[in-house]
Amino acid sequence: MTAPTATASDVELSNAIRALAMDAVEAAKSGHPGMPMGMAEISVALWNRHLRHNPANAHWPDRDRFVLSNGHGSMLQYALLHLTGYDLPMGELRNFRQLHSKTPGHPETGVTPGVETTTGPLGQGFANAVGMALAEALLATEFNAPGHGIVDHRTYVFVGDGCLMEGISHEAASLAGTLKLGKLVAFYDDNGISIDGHVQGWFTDDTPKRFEAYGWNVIANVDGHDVAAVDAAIKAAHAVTDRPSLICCKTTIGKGAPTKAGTEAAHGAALGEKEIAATRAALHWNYPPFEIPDAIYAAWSARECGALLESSWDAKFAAYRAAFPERAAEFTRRMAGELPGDFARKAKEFVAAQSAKGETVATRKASQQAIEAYARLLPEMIGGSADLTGSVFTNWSGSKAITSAHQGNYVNFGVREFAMSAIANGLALHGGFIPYVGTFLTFSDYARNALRMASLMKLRSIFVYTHDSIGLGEDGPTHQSIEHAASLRLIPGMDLWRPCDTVESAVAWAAALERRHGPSCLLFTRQNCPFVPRAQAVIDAIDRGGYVLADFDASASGARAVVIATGSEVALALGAREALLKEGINVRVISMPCTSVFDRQDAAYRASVLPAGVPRVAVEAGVTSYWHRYVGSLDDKHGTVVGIDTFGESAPAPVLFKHFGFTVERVVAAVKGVAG
Ligand SMILES: Cc1ncc(C[n+]2csc(CCOP(=O)(O)OP(=O)(O)O)c2C)c(N)n1
Ligand SMILES: [Mg+2]
Repeated sequence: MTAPTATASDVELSNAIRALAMDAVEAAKSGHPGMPMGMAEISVALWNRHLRHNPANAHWPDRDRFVLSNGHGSMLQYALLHLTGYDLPMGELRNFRQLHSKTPGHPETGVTPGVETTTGPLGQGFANAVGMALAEALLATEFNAPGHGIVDHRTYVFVGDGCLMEGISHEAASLAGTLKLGKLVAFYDDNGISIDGHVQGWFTDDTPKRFEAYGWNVIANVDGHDVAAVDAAIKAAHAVTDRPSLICCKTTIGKGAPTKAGTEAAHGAALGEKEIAATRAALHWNYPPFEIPDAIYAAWSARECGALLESSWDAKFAAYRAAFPERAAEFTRRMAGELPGDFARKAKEFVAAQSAKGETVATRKASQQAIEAYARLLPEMIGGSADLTGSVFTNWSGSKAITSAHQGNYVNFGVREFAMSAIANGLALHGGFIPYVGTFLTFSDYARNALRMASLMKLRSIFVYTHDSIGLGEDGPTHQSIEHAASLRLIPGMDLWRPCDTVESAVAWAAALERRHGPSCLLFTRQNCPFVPRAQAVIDAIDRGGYVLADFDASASGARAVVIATGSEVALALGAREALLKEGINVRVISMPCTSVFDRQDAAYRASVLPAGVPRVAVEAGVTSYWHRYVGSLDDKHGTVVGIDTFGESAPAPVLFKHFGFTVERVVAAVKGVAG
């Protein structure tokens, strides 16, 4: 990027950030002024001298990615976006942290133009950045051609002490080192302060040595208030292309505030009128709040330079398109997140083929068959597991492990569930990929906040969880998920599928892949689940989330009841239906592989599946509480749940199902209890 032509000094550029941060926090009477004031010069070095972006188009594919992992310092990012010329007017900064502003408390992607990922849960933005850098490296290998470097950008991430204390930073940094993500540059805001005070009492790692041990290029002891020093460090980072870089910047939190700088008092509260006045005087910043002189705006503006950068990329891409029209079209499709036009039709054909085959297998196997079918059609599918590939079956015949050569489509994440999930989110955020990552359902807890973030950001991240109940048997209660399905369903916007056989598994996978704006959890069994034959109309109803799998017997009279089941318990429900028919009770079995999708159906459809006034029993090998929303309150005499409200036990699976009462007899008794 060319050097700015306007005449404002680096000091003025830095102080503009400081002023905006302290004034916006003061106006909101809430927020975090210390970090933006401490990272102001680092930001000048990066954003005014190196970052390749175009404020007029926050979505230009080859822009550099910037992540503020220490998201509490959101005013830093808002100040930078405003000053460089994004569509973030001063009114939004005045409205910091207010309802429906574009300046929420922590940066949120989709709310503020130029914010690449939602940050705030410390450490996770760093892992997102690793995912973005991985996406760039893989796309570069796949699409670039000699003389046509159409994918060639960097990922920059700011981290604080908190990010580096978090365990996820270890997981993500370790993998980034192994994968040699040379275009990832992290800046450590080494200010020695976190909320409880000086960090000597709780954070004494030798961070440079730690990152060297991961195989990073570490640039230590940089004066974070010296723009030229940070600029030189960035150049040194760029010079090392086979390792990610960490630039360790010594800074003073709240720099410029006469009494609060260097203390935790600057971290997360408004400085107060008196301190702000004293800061203005100390900085010689003689402008009123929310006023920036034109010369400083001019020096900060990235609009002209950004337009040039993008238009020169456009020219590059036009040449690429002329030379490789198909690859260019594929790149455009992938970055737009669109599936190939014939995907839906081919997915339906696969579902029909699975139905015709009628195999009884474990649904984890059915999942693998679906991956095999769909990944052939979707080169954007990038898989991986947390060291359980042979158990969760997330691989397929075309899987090729990604190494430091940045080729392939399968990440061996190692035992790192949280980073795996946050890296998946980074891949989805970057664009060009649909990530799917797997482990045992019970370990979703290790990754949980990344699932919440995927939902908050409406990302197409697919989380594959096998060994989805006590059905895994001998590994015992530590490995048996009891509350997980229910609790993951509680994440707003998460679609959780728990299919019962090969056909439902194929439909669930297609639904997750076709879901453009939201994540999915796909739950599968370790043990075999019998294939259920269905008419075409029934197959067509699976993607409504809940449907009538076996209806009332029209020729039978007598009491009626509805049994709702998911996954491995559908077979039990079908068995109970047969037994009950013989005893004069007429049962409809509803398979409910995805409750949230069912809930989104219109009321008429839902009522047609779940008729009012008919007693209901829900059956799922997990906690009972979730199902009361479908069968009525605990005291409802006409509804009950067959579930499990304790942890599991270690024993062979068939013994456990019997022990915990997942038998046809128990379901029969439960139905009689409500339908009598
Ligand atoms: C996962 C997570 N835990 C806790 C918090 C609450 N929190 C926000 S900032 C912070 C301290 C961070 O210290 P540091 O990164 O050094 O920030 P600084 O005070 O230097 O700006 C904490 C504990 C959080 N945002 N995310
Ligand atoms: Mg700190």
